[in-house]
Amino acid sequence: MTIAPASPTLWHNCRVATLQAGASSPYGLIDDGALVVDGARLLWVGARQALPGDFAGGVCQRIDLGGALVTPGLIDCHTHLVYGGTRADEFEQRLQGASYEAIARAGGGIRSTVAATRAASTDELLRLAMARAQCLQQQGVTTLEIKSGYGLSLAHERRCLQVARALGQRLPLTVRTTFLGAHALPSEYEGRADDYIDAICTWLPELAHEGLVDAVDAFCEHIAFSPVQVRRVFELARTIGLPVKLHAEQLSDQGGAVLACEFGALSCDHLEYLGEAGVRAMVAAGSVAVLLPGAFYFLRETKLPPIAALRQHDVPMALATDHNPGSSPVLSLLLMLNMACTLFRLTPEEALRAVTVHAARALGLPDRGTLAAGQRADFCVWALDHPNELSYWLGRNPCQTVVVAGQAVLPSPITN
Ligand code: DI6
Ligand code: FE
Repeated sequence: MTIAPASPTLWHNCRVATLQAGASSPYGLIDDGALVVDGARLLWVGARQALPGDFAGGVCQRIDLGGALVTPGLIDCHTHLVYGGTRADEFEQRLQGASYEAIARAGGGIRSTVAATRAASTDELLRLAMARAQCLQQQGVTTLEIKSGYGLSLAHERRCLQVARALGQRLPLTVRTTFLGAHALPSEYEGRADDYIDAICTWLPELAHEGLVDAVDAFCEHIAFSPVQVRRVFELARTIGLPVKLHAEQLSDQGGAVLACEFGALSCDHLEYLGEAGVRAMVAAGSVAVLLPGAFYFLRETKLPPIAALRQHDVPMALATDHNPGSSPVLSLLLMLNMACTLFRLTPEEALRAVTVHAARALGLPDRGTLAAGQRADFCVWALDHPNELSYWLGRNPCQTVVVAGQAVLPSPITN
């Protein structure tokens, strides 16, 4: 194998939304900007006229972007991408008036996806997950979190996490895995939720030892697991040294965020029913609020997450697709920017920070999410004039080029 010498590359003639903290312009926008990439890292980012002589003078390979917009690569920090089957029939039942909770209580919902996932071959799971990841990638996703939680036995949870890892090896993007054994009670444990928690507490150390787990999550809800049960999983995670995050306050206020923050949660996710105590706990723990407008929309929720309180207390807000077959069959992170603005009244700048800077923090990845010297060279080139258009267009893909670790991985066929 030969390794080509990493010659710096100059990307120039572009507007750059750096999203750097403390920048003097909104979005950290530089109108006539340039980026110098060396290997997998950014060597220099700034205004073209400030380009150091070495680079300006032609030491670099040069790529003229024709005035296009450049942003950090997008980060989808909450997905359930690995599963079999669909739940389109359940969607139809809900249109006839059945509720998400009633379907779940009747043994449908997550359990039906668990059955379809267990029945699928590993190759099939990988093929399906790859196709979904490619959709996200075509619209600018360069880092992707994937949860288990549709296997719900040691062997099947392992298989789902292995598929997620394989996906990160096959596609040019970073995959972070999260163990979500405490997603739903599998039917073989009916009436024995505590025994199921005992079981997943034996699986987690094994899966972690196999290098399959980057973080631990749970679904804390009246249709899933109680705070007492979640606490047991989190205590184990802490012992092993794994960070936690939580599906908290999605359908009711269970005190999940307060619990998760006791364990220094990287993020608390959903949060429609988050109360004052939860907000305060998140401030104290520095936890990121991951908002999931796709699930809010698809379940036709009406209770809004407490955006004003989160803003007032400077809780960093992230956005993600929550891609899953039951509550959010969403394969566009850009659409989540639009929905966050229309449904949750985020500003377009808050929405872009939410899928870059704050999403990176929700995954504990300080090396990405902004464009600055030393950061990973993960960025997107968009056929757009201004970053507020990322939240504005619906159903259009303005992504021209996706660069991951300094390599252009996707020249998009769409150049509108
Ligand atoms: N909350 C959700 O919205 C998803 N999981 C969770 O804990 C739904 C998963 C599903 O319905 O399959
Ligand atoms: Fe989720």
